[in-house]
Amino acid sequence: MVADNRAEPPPVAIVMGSQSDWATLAHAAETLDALGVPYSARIVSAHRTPDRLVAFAKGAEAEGFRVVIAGAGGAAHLPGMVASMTALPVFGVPVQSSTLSGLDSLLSIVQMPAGVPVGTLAIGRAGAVNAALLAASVLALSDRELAGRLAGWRRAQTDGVAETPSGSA
Ligand code: RP5
Repeated sequence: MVADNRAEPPPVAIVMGSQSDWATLAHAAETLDALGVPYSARIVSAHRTPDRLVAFAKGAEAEGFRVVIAGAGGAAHLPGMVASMTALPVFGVPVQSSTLSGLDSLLSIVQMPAGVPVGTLAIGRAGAVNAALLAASVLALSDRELAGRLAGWRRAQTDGVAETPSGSA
């Protein structure tokens, strides 16, 4: 997994508020890698690089992105601010914070006012993986080959679940 597995133009943008978020958002990137979905991953901070945020969000559609995955922690304004400036679907991933375990991130992302939607996922790795799967589902609506790969991914997951537990309890 790399920060940018780019085909021109990649359909998915993964943006995060800090380098420290990459450990979480890398799970979204890995999942997109597994599904053969190109993406571009970038650090875009709502608080530290607000001009970069505005330029990214206002230009995302023209850049060719079709879905945005936005992850941030703490006072996590990034997903909501991106959603305020683009009509693209935005999936928000709350990053687990050290002080409040990500509850702060979750509440910051999920409580959007009516009219500016952010599809909010679970805190941490599960949210990052599921954001990637949702992004792939959106793209699969108009990409039959991707729909097939997504179905295969789901089948492999099902096949990987044993009927009985192993090892001692
Ligand atoms: C947020 O603050 C970032 O999304 C990150 O989760 C959190 C901490 O950032 P760093 O201090 O690690 O850069 O803006």
